[in-house]
Amino acid sequence: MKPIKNQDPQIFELLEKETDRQNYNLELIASENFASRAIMEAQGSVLTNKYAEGYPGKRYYGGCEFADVIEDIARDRAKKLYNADWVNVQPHSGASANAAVYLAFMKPGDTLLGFDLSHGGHLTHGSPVNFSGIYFKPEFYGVEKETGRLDMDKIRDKAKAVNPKMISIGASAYSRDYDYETFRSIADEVGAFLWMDMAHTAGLIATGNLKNPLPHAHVVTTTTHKTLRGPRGGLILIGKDGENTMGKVAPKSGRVKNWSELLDSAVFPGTQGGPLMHIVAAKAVAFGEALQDDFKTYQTQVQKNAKALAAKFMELGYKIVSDGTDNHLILIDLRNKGLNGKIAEEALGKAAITVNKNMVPFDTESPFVTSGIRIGSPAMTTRGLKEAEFEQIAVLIDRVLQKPDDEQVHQSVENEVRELCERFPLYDFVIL
Ligand code: DSN
Repeated sequence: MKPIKNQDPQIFELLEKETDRQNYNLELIASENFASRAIMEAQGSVLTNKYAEGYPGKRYYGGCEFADVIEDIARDRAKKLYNADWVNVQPHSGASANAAVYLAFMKPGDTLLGFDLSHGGHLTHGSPVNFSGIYFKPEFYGVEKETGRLDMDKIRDKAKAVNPKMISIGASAYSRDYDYETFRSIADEVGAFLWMDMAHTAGLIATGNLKNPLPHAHVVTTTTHKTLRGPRGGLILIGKDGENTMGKVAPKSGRVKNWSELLDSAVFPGTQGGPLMHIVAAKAVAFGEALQDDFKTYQTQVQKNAKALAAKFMELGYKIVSDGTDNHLILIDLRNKGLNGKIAEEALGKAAITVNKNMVPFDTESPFVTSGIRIGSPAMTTRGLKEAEFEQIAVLIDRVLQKPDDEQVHQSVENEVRELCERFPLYDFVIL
């Protein structure tokens, strides 16, 4: 068998270019990170060849003896990481994990109360262009205009008014921690399921840097590749698999199933076929990494770096939504600088700084333009940058945003970005 370099030089060359881009750009997209060599080795392993529909000990294919052990290890490590009674490690992505939650707990037409997408929420929490907003009836809560934070009294009033079957928590651009106890009391008051999608903050939650939702939410989903720093994929967890008596989930006939059984069926065969066993193996490696002491050190630095970034931007006169951050990201409202997200993202891209344009709460621009940018610390913290370098990053970004059309500024900032990247090397291989 030939290596890819000889088998497919066209794709190999593009992989070389992408490696170079990752090595020499400031990666500040809040949902991205750099996986370890061990995780990538598992992803690139022979397990990509294996069909293993079903679950350990109950497969629809032969030859699953090693796949079974690997999936059991992944499940045990994830349970330990979050103090969970039950997990499913098979969802191909966060959206797939969320689809299984809908299938298990909702019927078409049921009402979901979710975090407004335009205030930082997620596509799969009821957006009208997503299945969650097409098959279910979405209602939304959002942040307050003055504070950029959630007001739990208003969420309670909204829940009472719309009587949802399920309430979702979790967002892609919210920089504050959640009041899970109050969310649960609201859910109990209106008889709704409480679902937390912790995709963005899963790493910070694993190490106790943010509160754990599992004791409060009926079900929790996540991706595995953001702050958790694993392979691209999804995960579903239950804190206590005993709260299974709500009549709403019991099938019309037959015995009442545990939620874990309903969710396992909702993943396979409900919404997926064969699991990606090479990714399940990589998840096991990632959970193993997250259980090490140095993962806590990493997450603490992620938070410190995000705070340093927020403080420096505020010193430079930028408006940070909610005036700071508890987690790994900040959301900058650029309107006081006479800029929009599209212009900022494009100008920063020319200076080798990668961010994404983002809607800010009560935005007046379209999602293609937006009034803000979202900046995250996880990826560059993985490379070893600390507070001083993140303050330097804020200054570099400010230099570009002061003159977004100036090519000389783009060039001089790119040169400094390269120096910074050379001081904190990343990958020394293209293909393992
Ligand atoms: N697209 C991801 C993000 O950037 O936050 C969420 O799925």
